Amino acid sequence: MKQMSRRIGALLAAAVCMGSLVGCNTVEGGGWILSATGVGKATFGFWLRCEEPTVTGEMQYNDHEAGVKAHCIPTSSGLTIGGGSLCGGNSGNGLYFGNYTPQPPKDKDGNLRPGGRFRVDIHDGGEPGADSGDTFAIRFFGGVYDGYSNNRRLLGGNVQRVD
Ligand SMILES: [Ca+2]
Repeated sequence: MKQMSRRIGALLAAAVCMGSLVGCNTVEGGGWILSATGVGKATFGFWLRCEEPTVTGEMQYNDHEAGVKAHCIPTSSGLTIGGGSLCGGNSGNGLYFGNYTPQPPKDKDGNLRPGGRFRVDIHDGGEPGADSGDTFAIRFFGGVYDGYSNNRRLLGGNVQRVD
């Protein structure tokens, strides 16, 4: 019964999105995946909201083993999403682009460590998450983490499409 009412709520939200003729897409969550190194954890937490023409939210990502720790802010410009609308043109549950800042932002000598762009693709496979097929895929372009990527199933936590 609870699941059915949730499903009806999701359908109503989808209808509102379609009715307004603009894309909307909100995902949030937190948890951990296997490190890109194949050993240890990469943890994350985020909320990301796209309601055309506005993209808001933030994300924290920390691959403890790889030494990759970043604060990410989504933007509505830069890399494009498949030629479709800003929020509705993606095939997954949550595809976001934006800018990242390495954490800490300065090295031990006080010099700024350059940031760059990020791309994150989040799939909500069900609840509670770790056993239901939720996935998290992140990639960095430019800056100190240029070329880093990690694409895994969740091993703990949950990601959820909210709209
Ligand atoms: Ca989920």
